[in-house]
Amino acid sequence: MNILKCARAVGMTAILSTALVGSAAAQSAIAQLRDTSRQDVGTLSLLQTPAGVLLKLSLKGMPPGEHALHIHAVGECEPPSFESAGPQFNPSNTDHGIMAGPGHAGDMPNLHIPPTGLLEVELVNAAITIDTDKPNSVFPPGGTAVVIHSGRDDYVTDPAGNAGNRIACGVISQGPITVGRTPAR
Ligand SMILES: [Cu+2]
Repeated sequence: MNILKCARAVGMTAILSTALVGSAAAQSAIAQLRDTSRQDVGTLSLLQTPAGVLLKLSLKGMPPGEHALHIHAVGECEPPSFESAGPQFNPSNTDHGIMAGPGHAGDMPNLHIPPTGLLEVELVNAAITIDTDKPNSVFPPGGTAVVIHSGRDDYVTDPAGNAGNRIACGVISQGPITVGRTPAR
């Protein structure tokens, strides 16, 4: 009886430490956004949660108005067109637009940037993960990038929501973040 209890305890410890190691390995990511003239326009922080990836976007110096926010399928941001970021991230091979169906994993709500050009917003994307072992990971071979467009996403038009030019781009990379709970300093 005592031996069995002991074995159970050891098993539980092993499971716990595996979970801790797993969570420490790939729980956060960050993207530094630049505009078409390579100016720093803010950051995107990504934190894995049980409900999806919590994204915190901090923007500055952006043109006011409504702008599409997407994750694109290639981790390259070559200005001024940012076409290097490829099409939208779409691991499930579905049509674009949340009004047309499940949409792309890279589909997200439009941003509303005020006249100051500054915006702080948090949102959850349940269609992506930071876990590198999953097909919908933001870290496939070649990476992914966050892209902001000149216009709004109409949430319907395939493949890109009729959102116009790409005006800001940031490669998503693993790194420390400030989303959610602020880390102790
Ligand atoms: Cu896009």
